[in-house]
Amino acid sequence: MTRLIVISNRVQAPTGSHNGAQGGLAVALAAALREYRGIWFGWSGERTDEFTGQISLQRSDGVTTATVDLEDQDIEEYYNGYANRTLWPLFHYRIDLAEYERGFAGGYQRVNERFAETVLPLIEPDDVVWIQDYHMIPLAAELRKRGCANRIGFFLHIPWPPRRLLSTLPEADDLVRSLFAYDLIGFHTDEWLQAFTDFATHELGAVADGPDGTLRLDGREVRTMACPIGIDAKEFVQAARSPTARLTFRQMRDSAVGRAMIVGVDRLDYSKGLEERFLGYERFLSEHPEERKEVFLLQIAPPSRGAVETYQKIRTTLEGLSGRINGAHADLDWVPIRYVNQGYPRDVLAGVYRAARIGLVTPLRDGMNLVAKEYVAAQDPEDPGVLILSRFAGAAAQMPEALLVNPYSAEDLSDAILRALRMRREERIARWRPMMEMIERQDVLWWRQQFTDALIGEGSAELLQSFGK
Ligand code: ADQ
Repeated sequence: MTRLIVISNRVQAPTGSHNGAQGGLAVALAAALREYRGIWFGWSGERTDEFTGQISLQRSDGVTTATVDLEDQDIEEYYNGYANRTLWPLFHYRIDLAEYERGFAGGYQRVNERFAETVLPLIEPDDVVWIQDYHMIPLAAELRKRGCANRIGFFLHIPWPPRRLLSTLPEADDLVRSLFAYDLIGFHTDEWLQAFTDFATHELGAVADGPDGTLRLDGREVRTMACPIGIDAKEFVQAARSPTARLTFRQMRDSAVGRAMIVGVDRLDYSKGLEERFLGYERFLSEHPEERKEVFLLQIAPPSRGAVETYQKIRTTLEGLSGRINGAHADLDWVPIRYVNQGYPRDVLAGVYRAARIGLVTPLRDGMNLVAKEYVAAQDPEDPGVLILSRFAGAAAQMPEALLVNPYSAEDLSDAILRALRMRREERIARWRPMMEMIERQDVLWWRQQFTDALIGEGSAELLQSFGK
């Protein structure tokens, strides 16, 4: 029987509880792993003095996880370095923040080789391998070098940058060439897929062949697909109806004392457009003094990647900006921005979303953005709030009924906030309903099924044989 081997930088073992503390991706992957009796392999998040490749196997709630510890130098060069200081900014169009250092590139390559060596003995001939995200781009090529003939798929969770931006990366050609070791590559949107195809065909001379997104290069053939990730819609709707969510909803409504709440929920990351969002909101306050005390913005932003300097800087910038805006506009009984740096359980978040009249989701660039979908899923069908969504989030392609904005334009943000506040209930419902239908139809299980069906396909056993096992 075919097993699924999922490989990602970090592994999230299922907790077995249904408190909703896990992200949708972890839930979907855990479901797939149960179905295929698979293994989830990745970095434990722990440090070790010397890399030994010793695997720690655990079984939890029907899923086997296999993790390895990494050395300090690996973490510094591969994770904090190439992944978070080179690829993440570059793939989010921020070449001004991208750091190109050979040491980082070397560390990234070394860790991918280490992962390949470590995971290879776990892979059996009938297994299908699914590698997640930008930390692991060269992993299939490393597995192939070591004789792995299994089917291997890759899914990129972040945007794929335009060809001219990617060309600034010294290792771009090798990195893209290494992707041809996969059998299937998935992106959230056509835009990211087309940018990848553009680079592969124009920079490397790959040939696009046939209607199913097949690309050929140097005798290798890779299929490509756009496959937008969803949320666990059922779970989220349930979370929004839970006692905790109801309690949170009441607390938020009480503390709002009749004012409309605007909510933002994001990891503290420069790609999420938080600074621009604060400035847009400030613009709204200045342009519409009559509305000032009728609203407040709740921004929830738990810190992430604190070891990287740009993340420390954005934190300081936002603290300064929220302080300045509050200082300039606050009154005895009103603070315009509540800025909170914590994570919350999913049922609490669901209650917060439901209490918010506006969901403000304005990344400068985002592979998909699940917060936009969670906000919509948490709404009261009879009286839904309004989603204001960046046109540069992958989610915008699926949610044209949102108020789509240019997150770089403070005026655009200000106009959208006013429009959302004044929007009548019928229009809010008419916009909400098709978004909700899409979210329920194309949920995270649908996403996973689309990808694994394309990767494993019907008659997968025969196909695996053609790879020479
Ligand atoms: P992220 O950049 O992490 O994901 P996103 O898709 O919005 O962005 O997911 C964030 C998740 O974290 C959401 O489920 C959200 O609820 C949760 N979260 C955020 N703040 C929280 C808080 N304070 N407390 C609790 N939970 C919080 C990357 C890509 C995205 C892509 C996803 C999945 O950058 O574009 O959508 O992967 O592919």
